[in-house]
Amino acid sequence: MLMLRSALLSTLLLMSSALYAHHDGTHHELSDGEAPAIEVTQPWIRATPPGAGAGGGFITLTNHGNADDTLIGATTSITDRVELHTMEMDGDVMRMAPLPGGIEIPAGESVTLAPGGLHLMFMELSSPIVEGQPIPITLEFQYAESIVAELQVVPVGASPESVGSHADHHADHHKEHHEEHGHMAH
Ligand SMILES: [Cu+2]
Repeated sequence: MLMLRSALLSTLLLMSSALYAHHDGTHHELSDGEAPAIEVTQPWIRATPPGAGAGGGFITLTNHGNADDTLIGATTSITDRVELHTMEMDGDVMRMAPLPGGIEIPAGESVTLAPGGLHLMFMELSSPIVEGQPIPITLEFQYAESIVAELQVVPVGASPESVGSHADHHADHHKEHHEEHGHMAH
């Protein structure tokens, strides 16, 4: 744990210097008529098991504008430490990797943060993330105004899709049961 923390710390330091370099190197003013327009959809996060110090948040960002933008960070009331991460293969081991340059959202495209790939990393959690208690976040972009969103909390290990299909399954099952019951009554 101690090793993990110091690795994360040095990663963070590397990240902030790289972030500044990125901004100094590529920041430019948008021309007249050029503007990103970011829409946030399906923000979610999994509940964390007791003792977990971190959790990954997921979201879809769509840029309806005519200029590329970059998600450069996020803030929340539950921790001071939110990072932008991706997953990459290190040999045959999947590891998280910070994204010093942020996450680019090209004009006219959608970028989905999802398990196994891009994610918001909430670190140093002082209390668990609990189902039914949405997490407020503010997303910060290179150009667009910050966007406030709420991550819906799904059960440990679930995803919105599996929660949805579980609900559908329940509905079907209920219907079948109902029909069987009806047959039996006849
Ligand atoms: Cu991560």
